[in-house]
Amino acid sequence: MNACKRRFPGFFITFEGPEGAGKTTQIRWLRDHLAAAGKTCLITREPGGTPLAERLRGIVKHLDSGEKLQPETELMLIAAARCQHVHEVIRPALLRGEVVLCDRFYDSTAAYQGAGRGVSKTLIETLREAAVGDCVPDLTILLDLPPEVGFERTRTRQETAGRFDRFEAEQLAFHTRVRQEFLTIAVREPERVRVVAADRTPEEVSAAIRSMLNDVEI
Ligand code: Z5A
Repeated sequence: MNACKRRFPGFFITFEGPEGAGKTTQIRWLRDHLAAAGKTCLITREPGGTPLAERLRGIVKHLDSGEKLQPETELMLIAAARCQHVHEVIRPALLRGEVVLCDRFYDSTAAYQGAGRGVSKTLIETLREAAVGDCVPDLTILLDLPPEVGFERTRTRQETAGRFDRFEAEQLAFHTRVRQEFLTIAVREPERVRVVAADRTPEEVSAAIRSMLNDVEI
C-alpha cells in the first residue's frame, strides 16, 4: 500500500460487504483505534452523509408512494447523493488531511444496482466518474460473509425487527449475486480491496483489520 500514490493529504477508507457484515461496528472501532494514534477521523455513510443525500437515502430505502422504483432511477438517486456527498463532505475532509471512514461507496453500486438489479455497467461507470472524479478510495475493507448469516444478525436486532427496507426485502439469490460481485471486485483490484472474513466475533474481525493495516501507511 505504501507504493500507492496518495491523491490527497488525507486517507480515504471505505467499508463494503453484505448487510449485517458488521461495517458500522468495525468503522467505530477503527475510528477509536486511529484516534488513539492521533489521527483525525470522519465517519460517514452512503447513501447519505449530507442533509440532501440523507433525504435521497430515505427514498431509496423506503419508497412509500406505492410506485415501483425503476432500477435506473434507484441508481441515479444514489449517484446524485454520492455527488453531493463527495463534493460537500469527503473531498473537503481529505483536503484537510483527515482519515475518512465511509460505510459503503461505489463498490456497493456495482454490487447492488449492477449484479443485484442488472443495471448496465456502462451507465454505472459513467455516473461513478461524474459523481466521484478523483475521490477514489485509498483502501477498501470488504467484510465478507454469507448473506444468510448477515440476515440473521440484522433481522433479529431489536430496533429494526419486522421492518424491512427495499434491500432487506430482496431474496437470497439477489444477495448472493451481491456478495459474488464484491468478491469479484476484490480479485480485480487487490491493491485497493482487502477481504476480511466477517463470520467470527466482532473482536476477531477488529483484530484482523488492525493486523491487515500494519502495512498500510495511513
Ligand atoms: N446501497 C445500494 O444499493 N447501492 C449503493 O451504491 C449504496 C448502498 C452505497 C444501505 O442500508 C443500503 O443501501 C444497503 C445497500 C444499499 N442495503 N442493504 N442491504 P443500510 O446502511 O441500512 O444497511 P447496511 O449497509 O447493510 O448496514 P447494516 O445492515 O446496518 O449492517 P452493518 O453495518 O454491516 O453491520 P452492523 O450494523 O455493524 O451490525 C449489524 C448487527 O450485527 C448488529 O446488531 C451488530 O451488533 C451485529 N454484529 C456486528 N458484527 C457482528 C459479529 N461479528 N458477530 C455477530 N454479530 C455482529
